[in-house]
Amino acid sequence: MPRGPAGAWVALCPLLWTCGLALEGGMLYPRESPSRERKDLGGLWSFRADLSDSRRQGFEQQWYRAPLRESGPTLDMPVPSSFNDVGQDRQLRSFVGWVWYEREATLPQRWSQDPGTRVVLRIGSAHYYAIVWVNGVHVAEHEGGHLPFEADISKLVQSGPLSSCRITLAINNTLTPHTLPPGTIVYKTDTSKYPKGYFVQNTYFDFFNYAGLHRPVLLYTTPTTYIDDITVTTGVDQDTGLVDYQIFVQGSEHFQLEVYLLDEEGKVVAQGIGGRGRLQVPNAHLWWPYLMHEHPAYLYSLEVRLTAQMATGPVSDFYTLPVGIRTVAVTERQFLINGKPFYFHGVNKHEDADIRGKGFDWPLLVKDFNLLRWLGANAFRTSHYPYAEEVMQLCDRYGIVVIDESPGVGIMLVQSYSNVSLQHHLEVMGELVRRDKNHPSVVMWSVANEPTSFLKPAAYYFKTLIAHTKALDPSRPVTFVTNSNYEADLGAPYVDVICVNSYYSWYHDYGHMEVIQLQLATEFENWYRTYQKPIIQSEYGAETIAGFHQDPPLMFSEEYQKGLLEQYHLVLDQKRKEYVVGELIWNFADFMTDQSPQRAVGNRKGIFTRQRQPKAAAFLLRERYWKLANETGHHRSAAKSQCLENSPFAL
Ligand code: GCB
Repeated sequence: MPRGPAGAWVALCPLLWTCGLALEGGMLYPRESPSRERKDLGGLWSFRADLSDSRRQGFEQQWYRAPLRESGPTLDMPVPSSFNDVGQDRQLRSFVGWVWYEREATLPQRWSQDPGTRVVLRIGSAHYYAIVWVNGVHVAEHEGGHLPFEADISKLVQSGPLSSCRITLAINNTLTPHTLPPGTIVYKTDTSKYPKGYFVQNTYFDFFNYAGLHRPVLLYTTPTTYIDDITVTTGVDQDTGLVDYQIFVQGSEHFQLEVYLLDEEGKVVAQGIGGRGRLQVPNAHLWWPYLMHEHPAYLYSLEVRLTAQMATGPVSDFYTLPVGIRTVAVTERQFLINGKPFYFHGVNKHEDADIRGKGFDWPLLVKDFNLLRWLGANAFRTSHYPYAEEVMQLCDRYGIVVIDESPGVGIMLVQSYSNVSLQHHLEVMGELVRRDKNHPSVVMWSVANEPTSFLKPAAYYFKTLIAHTKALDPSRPVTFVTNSNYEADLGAPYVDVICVNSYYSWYHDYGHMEVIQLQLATEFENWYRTYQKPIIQSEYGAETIAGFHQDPPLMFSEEYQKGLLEQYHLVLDQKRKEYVVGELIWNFADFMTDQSPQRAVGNRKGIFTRQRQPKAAAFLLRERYWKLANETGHHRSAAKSQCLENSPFAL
């Protein structure tokens, strides 16, 4: 089915775009095990942007048929990374259309010769639309830049004498009213102002549309009969932890499954057989958020062992899944984790950094988690798209609670509420839940950020989307993040928690911090009176250029950011005694945006700079968050056990 306005698409896309494929199979994170190997394809790839006017030259000349260097000049491109900021070429930085990536992979001999081995190519994320070939043969297509996809390439790599294969990807970063996030291509036809064929891409969100292979690309193996998916949900009955599991197997109907739950010492605490069941763990260690318990983030390991009798002999597959036992519930005024009130004190983030753009990077990730823990933050929202799986794994390990957001940001246009758009959004929620359902750190799904939820079609759109998400995962609450007026918001009746963004004294009443308390308190009261649901202040903040000082405070100075935050905190401190259950600062760090007169080389609302150095507001928040943690009465031992002696409240 063609997608988007024909003019824009015909010019930029060689193929008719299909409505995303229905979900087939699982998306377990590729882990090594006695039956599984993996090979990371990170490093330098060959790269070329298709600069032809039509952007179709690569397809017309079938660049995937032969090594890319044979069809023209190539650049070295690091993977994972965005392609935009690694070069000195202005055209490439803002390029819209198809780019081509290619690399050769040498396979261990067994992978290409053993018919009992299944070889899978897995792309962590390719923004936005990707087509994949192996040795010139089309193996996969995927829409959406923030979720993984795979192709079983066993037949291809096992069909000849070659022990290497050539992997080619064409990736298009064009956004349409039906993509997530949406965008539009606008042709500038006034030839007195623009050259012929001139177009720009407009987006309706406030971050740079970085593109490329943003996350690890891997090859991994399983046996041909294999554990395809595992779903775990947990509960607690008195002191007993309950672990409900369901396992999906592919490749054979005749198999046995054994499951073992191991504690952190490696001791088996429960076991079961078969594809579904309930494990009971007496005196279970619960998964607690950071600073809520002296031993937060307790993870068990669920070892799944598959054995199958094949014509060729017995086959085994092993997969180990980390499991945190915890419960989540929402009442009229509270967000409960393990039955205890949880207050979100944390941040909104972006996947964003110098040079690599949205490219996954371990040092950056570890630095960010160290900063979060230094800050005393216990939560973040994956504004405004799903983050890398490795991020979610660290959240599980450190006890950082996550509001897991879809890429539904910038849903503004009426076309973006069409059935085509809704259908795609439903599929994306399916992909997101499939990927992240087993993370104990994920406590709520956010289906969108700041849609025009006052428009008439929003009512049906959000009703359907939220019901669908709850059907996919009945174990977690669902929200979307609003900046609409409480009376006009047509989606609010369907959410479990009201997440509100506001920028008092920033986007209006410039400089007048004295009005914040009145305006914020009134807003909270209105939302709560209307819906009787707990509220999270899901964004607030002020643009601040590190090193700008003004006292009395003026906008853009560090003093203004601090002052504005303090005004918010006064109201939050009153309302958190009633129904406000969280506060997430906008933003953790400065980040890149499109160019505009409102943005001085990106959005500067970070409490850290883009290089992760603290502004004055970071120290203010640090003091506040550790004080909030102190109120739970658990943080002292938690801080001690995690060697955070330099916290303001360290023993
Ligand atoms: C918002 C958006 C966020 C922006 C922020 C801002 O409401 O959700 O994406 O970056 O405001 O700084 O304007």
